[in-house]
Amino acid sequence: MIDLRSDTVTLPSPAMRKAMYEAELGDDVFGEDPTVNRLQEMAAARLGKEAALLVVSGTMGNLVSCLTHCQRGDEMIVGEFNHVYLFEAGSVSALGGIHTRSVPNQPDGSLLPEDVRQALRLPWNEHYPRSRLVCLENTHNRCNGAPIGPEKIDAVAQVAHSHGISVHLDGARIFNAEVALGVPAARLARECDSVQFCLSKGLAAPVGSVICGSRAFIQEARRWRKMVGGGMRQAGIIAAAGIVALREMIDRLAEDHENARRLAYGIAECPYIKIDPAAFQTNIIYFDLSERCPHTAEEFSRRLQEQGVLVSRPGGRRFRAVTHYGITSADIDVAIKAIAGAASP
Ligand code: TLP
Repeated sequence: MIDLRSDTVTLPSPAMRKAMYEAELGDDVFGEDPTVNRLQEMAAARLGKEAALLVVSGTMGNLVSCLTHCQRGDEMIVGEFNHVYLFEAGSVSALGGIHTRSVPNQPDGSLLPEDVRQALRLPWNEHYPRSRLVCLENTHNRCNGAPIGPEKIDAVAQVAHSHGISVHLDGARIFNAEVALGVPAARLARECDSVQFCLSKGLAAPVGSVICGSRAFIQEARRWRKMVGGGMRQAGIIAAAGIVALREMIDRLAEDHENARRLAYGIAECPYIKIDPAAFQTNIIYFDLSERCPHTAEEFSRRLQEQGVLVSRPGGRRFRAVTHYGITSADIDVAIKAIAGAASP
């Protein structure tokens, strides 16, 4: 199968499996796993923050970060298409009592500083929840996997900070942004108070995300991680793959971006597919079945699967394809033919 459903399907590299086998371990809840400690130091350095914390998943990374920033009844301003708002089971509300307030995402996933300013509550008025946090996402999954440049992030952070409000960055794919823009992740996250990134997506580690922030923030986040059941004992076995991910898997993301670009331009030739191939800069592309395509979305998915290609379906006649470590340039040639074939009469 050529599995383009997500970069979460990536399997660990041989170097990761070896590192996991050989990892030096200890009890990480006591802070005594040397491999976890090494990963956390590397991650903090890469993101330009004082400290870091390994967590189970991106969802836990966002949840623990938001719980650390906010008290119950506080309000978090978030893009209407952000993952934490749409696809994390309402965790910040259900588990943290955090009130979410959505503002529009621009086509590139960014938030307008003016929209954030407008959403801020008057702190002295008892009718309102307290504005406490702004949550950004980079790259932006639902907005064409768009990488967001530092100016737009800094401008929102400036508004937030000038009102005493913190900024959390969901950087699940921050290294895709780094590679696509040629701007270090540390610069992209510079004005953000916390950032979480995933080891288990394009970086191909089997499990894990890392939260980065100030030493005081990470110390508090450790308590919240414990509370949600994320204290993982001999987690060095996971961290070992994460270290390989940071050392060896970032530069190769350029290959995924090139494959996604080729896929987008390849299927744009098909009259039964609607896509603007110039809209994509990283490893995520979206396309729609055109009105002329005679198949239902279900039929298209089935026909495509019969040809050995899997994509995901966010809804309606819209599909998503994500390139990753498991996908070669030759797979892209096969996928282009299969998608065009499945959409044709
Ligand atoms: N995204 C997944 C899932 O929604 C299925 C995907 O396939 O794209 N932030 C962003 C921006 C994400 O895209 C994701 C996962 C997460 C957070 C959550 O990460 P995990 O899956 O590790 O909890």
